[in-house]
Amino acid sequence: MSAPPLDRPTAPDEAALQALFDATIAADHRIEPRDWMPEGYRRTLIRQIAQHAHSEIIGMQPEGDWLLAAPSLRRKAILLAKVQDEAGHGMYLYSAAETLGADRADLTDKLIEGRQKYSSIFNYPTLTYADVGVIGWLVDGAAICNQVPLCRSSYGPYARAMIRVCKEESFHQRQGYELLLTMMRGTDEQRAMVQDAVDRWWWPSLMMFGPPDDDSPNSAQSMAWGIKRHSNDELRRRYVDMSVPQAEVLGVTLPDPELSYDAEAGHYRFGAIDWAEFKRVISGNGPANAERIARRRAARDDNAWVTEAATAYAAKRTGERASQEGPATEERNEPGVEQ
Ligand code: FAQ
Repeated sequence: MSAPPLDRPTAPDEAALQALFDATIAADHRIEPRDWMPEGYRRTLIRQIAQHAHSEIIGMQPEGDWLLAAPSLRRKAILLAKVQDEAGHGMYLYSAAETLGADRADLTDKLIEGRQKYSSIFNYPTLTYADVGVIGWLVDGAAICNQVPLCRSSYGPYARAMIRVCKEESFHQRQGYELLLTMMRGTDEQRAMVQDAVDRWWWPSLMMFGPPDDDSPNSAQSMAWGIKRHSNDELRRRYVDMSVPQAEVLGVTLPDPELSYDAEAGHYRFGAIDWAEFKRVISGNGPANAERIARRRAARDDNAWVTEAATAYAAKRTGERASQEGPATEERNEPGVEQ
């Protein structure tokens, strides 16, 4: 006699899964790693999260260059903590990408081979110590403006990673601003260093928000999926509105003669961004692209032995634990047997 057929639930078809996904997005609930998602959604997330992770890791370099030259123990400790935070952000983000099926080593290879991007901003050199303060103020300021809305991104692991990242970026922004305030209260030479750094970083910081909306191929779909919550231009405008009063308090001039307040619109108007420069930088031809990637490549290759040793050690520990614990848990914990 054959066994009666099991009452298995039938696998929902693709249309039903898509409908559930759409309803989840429409209700503003989160998509989690085990949920079904359209392939395009998964690909877009991996692209954006990987680019974001790469930016954090490459972003350690410009400020890292000043670790040995920071002017006091206090400044060195602050900078060291900040650069370590960026490494941590990269790790959370690579972990978020892994929940989508991406492989961390593969993502790093893609970065090094120029097959995945990282933020344009990190392809500019840090020429003086004032650049450290300006990166904190402007670059972390732009990062916060762009990333606070990502705390509500539709993909759960990305949104949750962003909460902690944003808290730390807020600290980074304040330490940068505090450093600049200190320099502005110092000598004429220090004030000139700050102004020079602002002149060099202002326009690249505006480019961090990405191309203008009418030239942003990914925005419409990413917003429909709730991955991005605002358009590139919207966030850029918000950043300018936020930065102008901060520049006034600091006593620096933003290098844009067209910057003016439009009372009717309730926003600052600003001059034209050099999009040709942006395209040059993101296609690998910015002032420091080659140096950044060469250093990342060297870090991967020179430290491969650490990864190998850690992997071998982890495998050994897993083996030891398995032999100490004996047979698998299911075998020992038989149903109905009190432990
Ligand atoms: N640089 O269609 P869209 C930080 C690319 S973290 C380079 O508008 P999307 C912390 C874009 O990937 C900074 N490439 O693209 C820190 C796409 O290329 P693809 C990083 C850029 O994705 C502070 C193409 O252009 N933050 O600063 C840039 O919808 C201090 C078309 O663009 C994030 O990654 C750019 N600036 O919008 C660390 C935040 N802009 O991939 C150390 C998360 C655009 O098709 C020190 N990401 N591209 O080949 C985002 O919000 C979005 O991905 C955007 C771009 C807004 C960056």
